[in-house]
Amino acid sequence: ALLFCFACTEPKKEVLVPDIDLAEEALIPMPLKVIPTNSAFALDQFTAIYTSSSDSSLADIGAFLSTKIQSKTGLRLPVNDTEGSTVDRIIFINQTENLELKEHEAYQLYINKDSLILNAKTTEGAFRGIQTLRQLIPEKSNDTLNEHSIWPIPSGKIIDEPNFEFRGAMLDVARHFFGVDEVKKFIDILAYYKINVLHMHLTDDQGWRIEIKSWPRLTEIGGSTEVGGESGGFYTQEEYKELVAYASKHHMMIIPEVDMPGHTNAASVSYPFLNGNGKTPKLYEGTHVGFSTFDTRKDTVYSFIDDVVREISQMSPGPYFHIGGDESHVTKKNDYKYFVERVEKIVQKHGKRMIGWDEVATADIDSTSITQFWNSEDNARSAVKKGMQVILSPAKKAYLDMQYDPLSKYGLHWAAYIPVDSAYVWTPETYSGIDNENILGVEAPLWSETISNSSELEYLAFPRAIGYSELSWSTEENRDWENYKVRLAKQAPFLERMNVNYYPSKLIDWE
Ligand code: TNX
Repeated sequence: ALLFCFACTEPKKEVLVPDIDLAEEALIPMPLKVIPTNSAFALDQFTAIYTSSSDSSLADIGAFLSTKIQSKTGLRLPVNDTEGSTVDRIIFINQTENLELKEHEAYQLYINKDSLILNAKTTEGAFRGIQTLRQLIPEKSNDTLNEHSIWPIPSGKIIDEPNFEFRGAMLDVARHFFGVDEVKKFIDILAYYKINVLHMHLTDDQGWRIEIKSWPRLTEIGGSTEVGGESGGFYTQEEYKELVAYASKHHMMIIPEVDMPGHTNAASVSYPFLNGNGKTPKLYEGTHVGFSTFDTRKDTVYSFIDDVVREISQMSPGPYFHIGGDESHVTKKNDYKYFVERVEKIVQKHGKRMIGWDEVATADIDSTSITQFWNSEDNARSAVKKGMQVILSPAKKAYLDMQYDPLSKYGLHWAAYIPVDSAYVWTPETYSGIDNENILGVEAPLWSETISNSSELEYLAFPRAIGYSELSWSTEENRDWENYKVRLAKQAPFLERMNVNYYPSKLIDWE
């Protein structure tokens, strides 16, 4: 209930609204429950936004909503303005523990004729609810029913919470570097679909992309190249913090990955004592994998790793640190295990939980560490036996760098061709035979051997990443390809307005 009365002194202006059906809206990801009441809330110039506490995090969400409404409609809605005179309708963002939903990102939207109330358990929940609301605002106003324009939002109730708490995408900034603004644009689009994790693959054979103050040659030398002989690049610590803050503002966590002991050529060129394969390393601009390794038996290598993990962890508010661990084909098996076990302790010492690609499950590691299943079901099963949680990124289904079909311009196809339907039509809950309680969530990795700018990134990521958002947020009963593809077609105006170079798959009747 609203315990206050804004603009009570003003007689309310009558506004005419169309009867529209909330169940017909093209929401992605599909909410848990949608209950239409076939009227509408008239979003217009007499609408104002209020938040239950002016506590800055909730007020920030109100301001975020106001900005997004302005860029879509041109309306400038005040936030928590107590002096405003002509308020006819309110959007009220309310934080309350008392929701009969269990997930901390849960929210409910009550859309009535004169009020639109968002109840959320947490500020994250409020932020997710705001994304639903953004999707309900029509692209075009109705200018005929009233003397002024309204953007009618269908009335009813939405009750919603995520199926998986971890809903991620990964960007490889090592094979090709992507600058701060390119990453921010990616975050903007992902956040609209309730993705809450951006995993950044910060280092690989072809480049080291994050400034480490105690080891400056990593970026001076290791950051100077990329695939194809272009100029490389890296984030200064200030820039990296700016990205972390931008992601946080979108209630998204950045997970940093430093890939080791393989995929380390760029580090070993910068500091040759790290190198473990006996050769003198040279900068590498090709796309082979599996040829590099750290020396796993030198203490100095572990002091180096300690510095790197410490500096990056200090800039990372989230609980995870990703150590890579994939395709260490020139590291002896025992050396590999020894290495992973020792690095796990370093990660824990700096207050983080270790994540690694599925090969790390061959080592004797802790149940609090996490395995990212990309390739080997055996490894995923060993992880579960150790009591670990698993992130699902099966290459055949979830790799954003796989080509859509043999004709698509960018991407690889070693795992599969992944057209838009195949990307969506699988069941994370049962895909690899892992019990639900061991599944942390779903992540779609975008490797960058074949892409080097935003427009190429977007060609591979969209529309498939939108499908992964539904696979991780929505329940199995609420997912259906025939229904999804109609909703996906209706994303075109948003993607075009955001200047996203999505792949216009022929499987979709784009609007
Ligand atoms: C395998 S997936 C890799 C990456 C490549 C990718 C290309 C994984 C853990 N390792 O190094 O970029 O294939 O699809």
